[in-house]
Amino acid sequence: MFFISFFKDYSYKLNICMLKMAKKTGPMYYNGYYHLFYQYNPNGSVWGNIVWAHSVSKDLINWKELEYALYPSKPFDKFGCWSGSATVVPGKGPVILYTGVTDDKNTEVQCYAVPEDTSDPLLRKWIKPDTLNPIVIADREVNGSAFRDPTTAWWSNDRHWRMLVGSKRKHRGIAYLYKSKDFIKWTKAKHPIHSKSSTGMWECPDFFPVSLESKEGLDMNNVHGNNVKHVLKNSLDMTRFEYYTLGTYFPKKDKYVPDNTSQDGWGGLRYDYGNFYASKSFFDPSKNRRILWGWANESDSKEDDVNKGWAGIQAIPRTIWLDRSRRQLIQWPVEELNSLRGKEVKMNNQKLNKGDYVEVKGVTAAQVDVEATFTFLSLDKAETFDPSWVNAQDLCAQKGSKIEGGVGPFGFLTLASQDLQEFTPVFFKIFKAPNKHVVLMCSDATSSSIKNNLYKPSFAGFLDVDLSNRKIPLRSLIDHSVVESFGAGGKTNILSRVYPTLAIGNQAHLFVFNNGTEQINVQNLHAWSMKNADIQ
Ligand code: DQQ
Repeated sequence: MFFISFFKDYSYKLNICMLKMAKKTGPMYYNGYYHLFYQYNPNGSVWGNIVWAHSVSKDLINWKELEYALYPSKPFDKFGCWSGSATVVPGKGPVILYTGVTDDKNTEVQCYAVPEDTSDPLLRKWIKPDTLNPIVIADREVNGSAFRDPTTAWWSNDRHWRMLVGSKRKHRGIAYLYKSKDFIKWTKAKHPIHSKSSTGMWECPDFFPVSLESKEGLDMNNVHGNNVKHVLKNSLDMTRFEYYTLGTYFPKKDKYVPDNTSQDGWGGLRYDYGNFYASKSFFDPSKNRRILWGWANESDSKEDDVNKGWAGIQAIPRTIWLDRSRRQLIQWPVEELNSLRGKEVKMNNQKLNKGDYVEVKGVTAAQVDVEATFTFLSLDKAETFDPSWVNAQDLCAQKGSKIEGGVGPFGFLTLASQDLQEFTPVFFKIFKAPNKHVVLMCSDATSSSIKNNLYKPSFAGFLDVDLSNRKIPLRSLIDHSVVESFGAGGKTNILSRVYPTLAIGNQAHLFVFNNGTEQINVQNLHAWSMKNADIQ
């Protein structure tokens, strides 16, 4: 696969999880290598016994597994080395900040580790200085069993490092801010950098600047002011989805104030409206870009995971930048993914009337990268949008890909069996609201497998797109059990995990389809059979 499932026997995704249970922890670029550290259970494909496994890559696509970077070995991490981040300290080298679990009551403390030998380009061995660790323990105000996942630290011109640690108080999600002069002795700031009622535990917080002027990524250090916005992302443990806000960071006041252009909470913006959690971003100085990397857990049963011997994959790394509207981020698969593209097929000006399903022939449909632009002549037939439809996922479940509409549903039918007993549609449907049009994007797993006892959600999000030119582009990366889709150039993105039993290998098919009365034109479709990544 091309997704790095850190599981060896999976095929092309950067599914970077080896063999067992894994999820993202701290990605980093250092001296010519990308490093992925990930949460991993050496003893089985279920969660537990968590170590920091470590893989390296020169191109974010082909990976080599190394020995574990961190594993429970000290009183301060005896019960697990949980998530954290890597920070490259200028002139000194990388430092890992991570959460150690000290006892069976889940007491969580923050720890640090440094490479044994910074001249080893692979940074194979890491040391946890005994006398200095743990570097932060929960004070009386902080809930010590909900206190984890330190962010990458950043340097400010008041000569302090700062980092965030995720937490909660009752139902309020919190990101505490800590400051340090030397990276060792940390003091809690007067106030959390931000918190929000009723959002529950904030796991894996991520905080970083984005440029207002260019797509280039920014490093964390000393970046604030008029040319940037900041992003605060939190992974909500209660629902296992993430939301982010864009806002302004006031370093002197140690405050972050979200813009009022999106909700700060449950209904907020999401990197991905599907199965995408515990993500982290990092700045890649070799290409001046910020890369976002998420983890997609399985949605089959525990027994299935035990039988297959692994669970959890890494999504394809995504370059992220601020949209021109300044209201949301844009995400796009890293350009290195194109190196896995093999045979290409094209489709041009393919008209789709209501009920048309046209196969994209000549590609390995179980492992394919497909991009197309869907155009239409008019929005007159768009159905009326009911303002009570606030939840995109419910609307997708209700409307589905098979129910006839006005403009749409149209899109790809991925991982489809010949007889269409199994298929995962990725599609758009356009509605008419009083002063605008509402675009729904769905990745619907309802019919993805004839197997029962699977979670088959109708993942969906709304798409903030300009329809004046009557077109919407769509790209999907399909890799056996993953369909990862990017709507309108990466404005709304949805990753689905699916487990077909008929639409597998050569028996998998890819279609374009339309079930709306407005005719759709498939312009410039390109599909590439994808080669396997080299995951050693
Ligand atoms: N799981 C980790 C935590 C993190 C959560 C433990 C993310 O550190 O909060 O493996 O899924």
